[in-house]
Amino acid sequence: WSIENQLREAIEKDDFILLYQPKVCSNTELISGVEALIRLPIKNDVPVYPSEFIPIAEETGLIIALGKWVIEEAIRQLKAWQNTACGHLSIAVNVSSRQLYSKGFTKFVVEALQNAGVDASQLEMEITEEHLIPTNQENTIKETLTDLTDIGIRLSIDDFGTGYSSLSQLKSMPISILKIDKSFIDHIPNNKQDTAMIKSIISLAKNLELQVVAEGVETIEQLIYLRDNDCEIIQGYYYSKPVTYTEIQHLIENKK
Ligand code: G
Ligand code: G
Ligand code: NA
Ligand code: MN
Repeated sequence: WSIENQLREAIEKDDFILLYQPKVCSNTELISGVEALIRLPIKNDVPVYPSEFIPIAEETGLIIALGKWVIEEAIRQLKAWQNTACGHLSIAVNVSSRQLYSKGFTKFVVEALQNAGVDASQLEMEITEEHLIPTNQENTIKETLTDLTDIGIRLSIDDFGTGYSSLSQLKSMPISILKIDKSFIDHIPNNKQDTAMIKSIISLAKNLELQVVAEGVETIEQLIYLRDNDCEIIQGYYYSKPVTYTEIQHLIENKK
């Protein structure tokens, strides 16, 4: 029973789950949005994690169907949250380059938003730096990214600092959010090299007028350091691990 078969079955049976991890404003400590992270239901007590099945989905092309499910589910959730205490939240979904150069991707997204009556500005897409590296498909990806931005979707560059994208590329991509990879966060505030990197990345982001998000924040010391250095948005276990939509609702309601 391969992971590939398990994925096919989950796609057929609509059997995935989205968990949501809060993104918290460092100054107000209010939740401004969430990142959607996919899960496969546990079978025979053996969990299969996305770090394992996403690469298989990418290799087999199943990422296209899986990715459509994720986008539709996130839009369904945005719709369900309209006119509730969660109505202001944005949802960020992860997308892989394979989805971006699949034919009709933007059209699919536009129609899904229109059918649900959800504003494009509430949907974000996270693309890892690795997936933005130039390939022969680069032009198609850039065109798609521009189309997505034109309809009002905000794009973020994920795991920033771990890939090999150049600064000129960063400048040429229609990105509005930069997510600092967890590996830079882990050893602050004590590690001098990492704090130097963090400060430089934050200042780069400000100068390019990008919003900056810190990922994998686990301690109050990290939080204070990031807040004092003008990092606007915090994501990590310090506030919450990825949780169900009901738990997000409780978190929002209890803040009031
Ligand atoms: O929760 P964590 O174990 O969720 O996620 C592991 C990895 O899987 C991360 O790199 C994350 O970006 C990726 N991932 C999680 N959900 C999705 C998804 O819906 N689509 C894609 N392409 N990647 C995802
Ligand atoms: O690649 P991407 O950045 O999309 O994936 C984020 C991954 O990091 C997910 O697997 C998510 O569950 C995990 N994650 C989020 N916050 C923390 C954290 O504070 N600590 C650790 N160890 N992992 C985290
Ligand atoms: Na992400
Ligand atoms: Mn990341």
